[in-house]
Amino acid sequence: MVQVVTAYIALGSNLRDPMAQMHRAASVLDQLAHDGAVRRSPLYRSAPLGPVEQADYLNAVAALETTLTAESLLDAVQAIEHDQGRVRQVRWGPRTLDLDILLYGDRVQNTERLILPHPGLHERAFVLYPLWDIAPTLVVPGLGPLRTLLEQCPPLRLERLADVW
Ligand code: A4P
Ligand code: MG
Repeated sequence: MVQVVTAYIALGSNLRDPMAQMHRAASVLDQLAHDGAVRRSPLYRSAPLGPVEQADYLNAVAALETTLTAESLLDAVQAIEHDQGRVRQVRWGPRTLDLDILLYGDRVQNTERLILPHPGLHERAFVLYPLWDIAPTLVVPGLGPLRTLLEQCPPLRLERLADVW
């Protein structure tokens, strides 16, 4: 029997019309979803994290049901990044589109290619708050209830822009 897993993907963009990048990415993710549609969190604007000076980001989280393996899902999201003109340059640097797999069911793994849950999840308000919007009762494997993680990560320089986008 085919196994259906719920995966959560973080979307981020701060280059070349970020709003258009986010829309396009979300509709391509719809095609990946087992039931034809992802659940989108509200859309947020966030100040850039990290040492590189760059524009604010748009961020959101999408939840999807998938029959892909975690590695195939990573292949798929990297293909979407590539199609939307992502060129890997500076670490932490500006990007047309960043798609990180936050969670793949309750899978915990740490391989060269894929770390689950995503290692930055618990310290990034621009990930935790949109995740909370669509999955408030989530327990993050190895880290505990999302609610607790959220309480330890104030929403500094995070602005909710739109509930529906
Ligand atoms: N990889 C391992 N685990 C995962 C996973 N769970 N999901 C590997 C996705 N990829 C994973 O990622 C590098 C490698 O991580 C991949 O080849 C994959 O095999 P990348 O996307 O090629 O490189 P990157 O995005 O430059 O590095 P990284 O560490 O993902 O950057 P971050 O941490 O995503 O930082 N500020 C705001 N406000 N909002 C943002 O969205 N994003 C970044 C990017 C910086 N500052 C930001 C934001
Ligand atoms: Mg990334």
